[in-house]
Amino acid sequence: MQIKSLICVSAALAGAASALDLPKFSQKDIDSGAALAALNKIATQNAMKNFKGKCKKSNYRVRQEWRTIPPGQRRKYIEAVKCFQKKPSVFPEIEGAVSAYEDLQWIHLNRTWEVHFSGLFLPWHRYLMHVYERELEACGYKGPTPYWEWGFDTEGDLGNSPVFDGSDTSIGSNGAHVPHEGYNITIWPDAPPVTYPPGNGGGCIAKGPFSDMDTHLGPMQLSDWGTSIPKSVEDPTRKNTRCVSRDLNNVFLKAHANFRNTTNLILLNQELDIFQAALANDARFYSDPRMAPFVGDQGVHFGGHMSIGGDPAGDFFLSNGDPAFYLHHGQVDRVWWIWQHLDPANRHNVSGTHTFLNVIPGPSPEVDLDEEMVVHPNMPPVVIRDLMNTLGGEPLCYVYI
Ligand SMILES: [Cu+2]
Repeated sequence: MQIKSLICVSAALAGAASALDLPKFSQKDIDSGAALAALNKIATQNAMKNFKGKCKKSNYRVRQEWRTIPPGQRRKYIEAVKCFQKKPSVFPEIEGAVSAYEDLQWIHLNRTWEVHFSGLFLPWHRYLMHVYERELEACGYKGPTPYWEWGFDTEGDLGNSPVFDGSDTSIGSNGAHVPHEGYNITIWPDAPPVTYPPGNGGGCIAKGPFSDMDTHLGPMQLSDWGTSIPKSVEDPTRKNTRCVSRDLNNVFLKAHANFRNTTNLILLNQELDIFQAALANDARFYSDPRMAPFVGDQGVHFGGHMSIGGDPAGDFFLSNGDPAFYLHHGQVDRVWWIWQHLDPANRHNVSGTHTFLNVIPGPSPEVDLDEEMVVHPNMPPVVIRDLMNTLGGEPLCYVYI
């Protein structure tokens, strides 16, 4: 893999920053989350100028932070996820995709090299969230789609967060404590390994919703304690029944997904290529001067994923087998959405190609806003442009609050 030769590609693109008319935030406001909340409000105001088609003031949906959703609605959300997990798979040939819920995991596994570190990353995961939302709706859930604001949980123990406290209104607890070492993860070939401190769980989800949940696909690339070689099975599509484990990691979350990181990601990046690179820690951009504030950081995307940890949440290919994935990726989508809607005229766009770092399995053409994307065989193909305005009606109709 000739990844190193790609590193300088975008340095020449630097310097085209446009000045947005945003309030000046103090460092205190940035660190407390007040600035991010204010940016969300501005984004909402801008987005609401753009109702189209079937999406109207009378029927749009809101996506809301987990802990601000009333407990009764959170319980209904959990019930709907469990209902979805009981529906039959539409891929009978994939033995490990035991349910319709796990079909989404198979789809993610199957397309990992196309939809990460590529121009498809943000729109594809946005549509995946939409598919998940429609499935929960079919299971009777009508409340807000939740996201997990990482910044609320960077102080104290993640296991006490309303997201992971193991109550019946959480997404389930940490894994049972299994003493273990950290990992050295090599995210892509030729990249230096990332040292990742041990979390404080490691075993099966100990209590609350999903403590009885099994997973079947993989593992495909599961970080292995005390090693730098990920765990995998020969054929990840076979049925390999095991509990869902978690390894909540306060240290990693605080270091990589705090309010300052998230807010700077939105405020300091004017172009989509560098916004995406900083979000996901894209090594091709390390020598780009625009990347300077973010080099050495793992990015909020990886920060959130690896703070959940365990199997399958810590598996790059299969992470969406843990229901917490959809809270985390709701927040990833929200961060992109806020960034987009601070300047919708210039930021309803895509950047990048159709392959992982444009290297695996090989170089590919740039993603075009007018190309069609198929995510799920039961859902209509979508033109990527139609995923830019989330109040565009075909197919999206939501804002983040
Ligand atoms: Cu993914």
